[in-house]
Amino acid sequence: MEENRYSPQETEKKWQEIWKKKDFHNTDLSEKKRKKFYGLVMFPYPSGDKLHLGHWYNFGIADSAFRFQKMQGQNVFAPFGFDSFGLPAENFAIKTGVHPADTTEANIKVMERQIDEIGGMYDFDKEVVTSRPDYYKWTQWLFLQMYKNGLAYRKNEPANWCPECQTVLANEQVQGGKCDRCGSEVTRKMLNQWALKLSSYAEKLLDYEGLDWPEKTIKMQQNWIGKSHGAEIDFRLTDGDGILTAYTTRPDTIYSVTFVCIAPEHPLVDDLVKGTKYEKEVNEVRSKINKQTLIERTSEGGEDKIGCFTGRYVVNPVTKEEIPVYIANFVLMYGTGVVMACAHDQRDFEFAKKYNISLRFVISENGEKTDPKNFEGAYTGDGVLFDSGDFSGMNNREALPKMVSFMEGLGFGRATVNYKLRDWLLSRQRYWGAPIPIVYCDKCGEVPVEESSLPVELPRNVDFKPTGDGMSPLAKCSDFVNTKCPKCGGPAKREVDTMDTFVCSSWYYLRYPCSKMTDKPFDKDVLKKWMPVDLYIGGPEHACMHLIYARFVNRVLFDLGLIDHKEPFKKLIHQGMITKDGAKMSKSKGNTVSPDEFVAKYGSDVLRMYLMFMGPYSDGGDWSDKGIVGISRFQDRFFRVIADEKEVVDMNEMHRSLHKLIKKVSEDIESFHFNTAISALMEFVNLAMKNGLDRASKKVLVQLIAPLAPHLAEECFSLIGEEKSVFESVWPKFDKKLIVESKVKLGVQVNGKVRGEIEVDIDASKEDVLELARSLSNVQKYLVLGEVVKEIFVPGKVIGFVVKEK
Ligand code: ANZ
Ligand code: ZN
Repeated sequence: MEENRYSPQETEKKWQEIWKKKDFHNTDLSEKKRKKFYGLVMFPYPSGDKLHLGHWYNFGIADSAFRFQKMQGQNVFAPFGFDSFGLPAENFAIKTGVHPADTTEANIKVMERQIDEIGGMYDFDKEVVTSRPDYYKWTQWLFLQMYKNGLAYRKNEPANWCPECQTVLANEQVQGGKCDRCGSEVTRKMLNQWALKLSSYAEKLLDYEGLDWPEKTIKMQQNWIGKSHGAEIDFRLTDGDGILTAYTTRPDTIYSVTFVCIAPEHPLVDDLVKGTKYEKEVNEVRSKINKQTLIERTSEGGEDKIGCFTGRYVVNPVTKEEIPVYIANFVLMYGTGVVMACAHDQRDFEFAKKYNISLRFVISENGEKTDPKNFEGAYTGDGVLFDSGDFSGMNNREALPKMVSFMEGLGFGRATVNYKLRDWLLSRQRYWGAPIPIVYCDKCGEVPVEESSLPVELPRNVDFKPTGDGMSPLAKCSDFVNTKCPKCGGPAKREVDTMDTFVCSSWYYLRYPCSKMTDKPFDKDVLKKWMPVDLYIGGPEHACMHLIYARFVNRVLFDLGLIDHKEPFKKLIHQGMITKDGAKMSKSKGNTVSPDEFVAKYGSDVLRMYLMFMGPYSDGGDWSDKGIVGISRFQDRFFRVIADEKEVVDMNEMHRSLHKLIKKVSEDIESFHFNTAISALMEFVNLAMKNGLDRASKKVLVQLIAPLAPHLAEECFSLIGEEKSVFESVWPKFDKKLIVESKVKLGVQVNGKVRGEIEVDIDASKEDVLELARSLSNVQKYLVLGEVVKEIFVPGKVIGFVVKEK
C-alpha cells in the first residue's frame, strides 16, 4: 500500500483558490445571526521590500487568532489596508523620480499577493488605503470637525526640526533628541504650525476602564500623559505690578527659594528686559539656547546650564526676600514656564553654583540645619523641615498639602494638576500627505475649506524635492496654491503643509466597516454594531503615538456625538519582535529573512507554525531555521494520522487525551500561547500514530489545528468526508468528566522539610490546598512554633510554609 503523503505546495494553492472563489473572507457586515467579532491588525506601510518574517509573525499569527474566533461561532471581520502616506515613498521619489502614487499602488499590489500566500482570511473587499482621495477626503473632514470645535489651531512656535528629513516632528517622534526615523540630531525651528488640542484630553485619556490592555502599555501611556499634582505660586515683581507664577511639584520647598527662572521663550521675557541694559545679553543668550536640543537643555550636569540675569527681582511670598529672576535653558514652555528655584533641586543647584546665586536648605534627614556650602549637590531626599516658619519640625511630605492650604489662604498659591502631554503638532512640510483643508484670504484671514468641496486633492505634478528653506514642496505648485476664498470668493492661497500620517491612522478602524460609503466617513449605526475593535494586534512601539492619537480622535468624535463608543480598542495584544542574531530585522542592516524559500520548501502552514513555536506571542524570538524541519515532519505525521486507516486500540485512553487536548489548545490559543498548543498537538499526534484514531476524533483533531495550519486542516477535513469548510464548523467542547486527571500526592514542607502528605485535585486552588495542608496535625505542630512568613504553592508540585521562630 502506498503511504499517504501531504504535498503542501499544491494543497495550499488549491485552498487559497477555493477560498477566493467562494469569496470566503468577505464578511457580511449586516448579518444578524451571529455575534460580531472585529479583529484588527495595525495596517502596514506599503514598502517596496517584500514581506519579511516580522510581517509574517504579525499578520500570520494574528490571522490564527481571528480564525479561532470564527470557529467560536462569531461573525469575524478582519479587514486589511495600508497606511500609505509618508516619507519613505517621497524619499524614494526624490532619489529615483518615480512618483509616490505609482510606487505606493504598485507596492500595495505586491503586498496583497503576499498576504494571500500567508493564507490570511483578511477581508480585502473593505480595504482602506490612506493615500487615496476617497479616504483622505475624510481625514480632511476629521480635521475640519476638530477645527470647528476649537480643537485645531495654528501657532507660531519653535518646533522639533529634523534637518535630514526636512520636516517637523511631533514630540512623540523625537527619541533621545534624535529623529526616530533617520536618527539625526533634532534641532529647533520657529514655524507656523497646525496643532490639535491633545493636551485638553489628558484626563480623559487616563481612563482605561473596560480595556483589556497589557499593563506595561497602560503604564507607558500614563507616564507619557504624566499627570502630577502640584501648585502654582505667585511671585510679585518688586517694580511694577507684574506677577510671575511658578509651577512646582514641591511647594514644601518654598522657604528655600532663592531665585526664579523663566523659560527663554516665555512671552513675558521681552517685557521684563525691554529698554534695560540687560536686553542685549538676554537676547544673545536666548538665541544661543534656541540652538540647543532639548536633551542639551534638560540634561543634568553643570556645564550645560546656560542662562542670564534679567535685571528684575521678585518677592518670595513667605520669606519676603527680594530674589533675582533669571532666564535659564532648562526651563521649558510647560506648566507656567516659570520655576521657583532652590537648593533641593539638582538643576537649580547647578545653575546657582555656575552663576553665584545664594542657596539655602530647609530639609534634612532629621531636621538639623545643614548648609549647601558643605554639599556637592542638591539635597533631593525627604526629611524634616527647618527654617520654614510654623512648618519647621514637620515631615516635608506631611507638611506639603498643609503648606498649599496655607498659601491658598493668603491668596498667593493654589493646588493644580499638571500633565506632561503636549498638543499634537501635525503640520508637515512634505508633499506625500493629506493637504490641510485651510485657505488664507487677505480679507477674511484663515478660512476652512467647505466640507462639500473636499477633498482638497493632492496635485500630481509637483517637484517634490525639499526646498531647503523648510517650505512644503506644494508651495511651488501655483495651480495648487492659488484658489478662491470660500467665504468672499476673492483670491486666496491654500495651506501648503500636509498632515502628519498619524492623523490618517488615527481613525482608519472607523472606516473599514464603512469603506464603501461615499457621502460620509462612517455611519453611526454601522459602527454601533461593529465598534469597538474586539482584538487589536500590533507592535509595542506604537504604545505612545498611534495608540494615544487613536484614543484621542475616537474620544473627540464620541464627545461630538458622532459615534457611540468611548474607546476604539477593547483588547490589545502586542506581538514580540523577531530578531536575527539578536538585532531587529531591517533592510538597512541587511539582516531581513525572506519567508519565500521556506514557503517554497515546507509550505506556508509550516512556516506559520514554526514562528508560533518560537515562544509566547508577545515575546517574539531570535530567528534560526534549525528546527523548521521538525515542524514539517509534524505536518506529515498529522496528515498521516488523518489519512491512514488504522485499527484503534485503547479507545478510552485516546478519548481522554483528546478532551484534555481540546481544553489545552483552547486555553493556549485564547492566551496567545500558540507554542504550547502546538506541543500538545504534537504529543497527541504521536499517541495517535501508535494507537490509531476513530473518525469522530479525527474530526476534532483537525478542528483543533485549523487556526494554526488552515490549509492542512481544510485538506484533512475534506479528506474525512466533511463537505463544509472547517472554518464553518464549531469549535469542539471538552467533556469535563473525561479530563479530571485523578489526584496528585503532595508532600507538605515546613522550612524545607517534609512533614506530611496530602492528596488533592490536580487543579485545586491555592486556598484549598493550603487549608488542607494546615489541617494535618504533624504540620500544625511545626506551624505553631513561630509565625508563618511565607506560603509556597506550585500547583501539582510543591506546597510548603516558611516559619520564623518567635
Ligand atoms: C520647585 C522644586 C523644588 C521643584 C524641588 C523640584 C524639586 P514635573 O512636573 O515632573 O516636570 N519645573 C516646573 N516647570 C518647569 C518648566 N517649565 N521647565 C522645567 N522645569 C520645570 O516636575 C515639576 C518640577 O519641575 C517643578 O517643581 C519645577 O521645579 C520644575 F526640590 O519647583 B520644582
Ligand atoms: Zn475671503
